[in-house]
Amino acid sequence: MRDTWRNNFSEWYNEIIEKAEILDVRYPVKGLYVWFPYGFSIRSHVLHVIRRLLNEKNHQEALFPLLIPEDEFAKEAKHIRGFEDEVYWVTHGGLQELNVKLALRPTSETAIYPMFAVWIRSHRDMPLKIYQVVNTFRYETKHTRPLLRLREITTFKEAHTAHSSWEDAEAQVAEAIEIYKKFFDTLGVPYTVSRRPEWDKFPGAEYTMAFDTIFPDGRALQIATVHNLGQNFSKTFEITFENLEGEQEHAYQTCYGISDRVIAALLVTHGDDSGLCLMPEVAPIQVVIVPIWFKGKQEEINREVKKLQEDLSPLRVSIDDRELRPGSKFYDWEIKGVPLRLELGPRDLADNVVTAVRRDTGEKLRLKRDDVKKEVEGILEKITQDLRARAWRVFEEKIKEAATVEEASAILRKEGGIVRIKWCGSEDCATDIEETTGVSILGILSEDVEGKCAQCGRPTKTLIQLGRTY
Ligand code: 5CA
Ligand code: ZN
Repeated sequence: MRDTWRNNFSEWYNEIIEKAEILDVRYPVKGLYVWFPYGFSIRSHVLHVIRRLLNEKNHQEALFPLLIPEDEFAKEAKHIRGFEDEVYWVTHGGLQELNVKLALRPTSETAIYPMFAVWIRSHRDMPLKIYQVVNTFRYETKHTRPLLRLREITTFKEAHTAHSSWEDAEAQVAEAIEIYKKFFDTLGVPYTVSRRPEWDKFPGAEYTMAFDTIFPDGRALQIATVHNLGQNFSKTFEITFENLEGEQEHAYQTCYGISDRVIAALLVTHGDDSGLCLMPEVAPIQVVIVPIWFKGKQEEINREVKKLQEDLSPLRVSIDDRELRPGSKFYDWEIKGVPLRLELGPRDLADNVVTAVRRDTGEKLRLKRDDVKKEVEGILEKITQDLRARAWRVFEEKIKEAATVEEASAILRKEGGIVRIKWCGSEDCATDIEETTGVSILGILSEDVEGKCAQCGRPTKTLIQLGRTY
């Protein structure tokens, strides 16, 4: 790797995407990329985690069409206004112009909710908790980047729920936040959760909660959002139910989503100057065995390596028996982020041990051959904990508090990251703060602090977070 994770992040990122065989960026349409098998396998393991967490909380996976008729899409006024600049339209079937244009979903409220209107009859039909994992399309005009800003979002996991009261929808928002916290904890990706400002909420939502992480270049990346939709969509799509009093009432809804960005966050958070370092749970290859061949011992070593692989089952273990020097094999697997490398040579055989090297620390260990499975499992668990702890340490160092807007500006200019300041709640102060600092308000973190607005000095209880975003 030519470039450093910390000091030349952008170069590091572009290089790793290609060298670790995550995406092929040569596809001839801007903002669209090809998943290589290795990247695709990481993606599958990540999706496995979120599916498990959603299913545990009684969500059901479904699949809705990609195409949305214009009349449905345009029903919710704020929603269409929020997305109209970003929609791809299908206007023709062959040479024939379509009577009703079809939108490629930028998200799926308007595909799913007409069906909710049909499915939901009574309070007994709720809670209804559906999710799908699909591709969505957004004609992004800002600079597109692999995984971070896509025009075809290939890994859009969106959940949509309906409830018979506002309180139930509120409880669902809390559950969704808990699910995402567990998800990011599994990936070891640190986050902060805040409520987006009014002007930045999801089009059609009552309010939006967002998860942000921080990249090595000091910029904040939104990695998940949870929206309380209230009755806004249920009113437009006539999603009604018979309540306990026997009256018709509009359903209360939430939706929450993640995208390819979580995979970017996973790769970046644990990366270093030698490449990726994958969390064991989502690593396509958890352990790679490199045979250290020696004249006359080749066959014996191959046999032992095979046996070692079998003993480690069901861990995902790969043997690198390519005709290359061990050094170049080590280098390849370091770039690809395999969490643990095992080496087996004549000396190891003679001593009845296996040499192990941790990807995250470079630490070299000698494992007893007879206990190897237990030892390897222990090390993988230790790597998981250490990666998570290190990531949180680095993250927390990048969060600062400032008393004045000038102080916030200075920190953000010098080191980026997230800065917390107090704000009175007025849009004027928000605009001034964003103009002076040159960054955005990420969201409201707390409404339970004591102090004064950093801009106007009025007393306030609101603490917000600022950061340069992707
Ligand atoms: N329907 C709701 C909940 S699924 C929705 O669309 N929310 S969203 O607009 O906030 O998108 C969900 C997540 O997708 C965001 O948190 C963001 O991290 C991610 N995302 C949005 N646009 C892109 C894009 N162009 N490329 C990659 N990820 C994106
Ligand atoms: Zn103010």
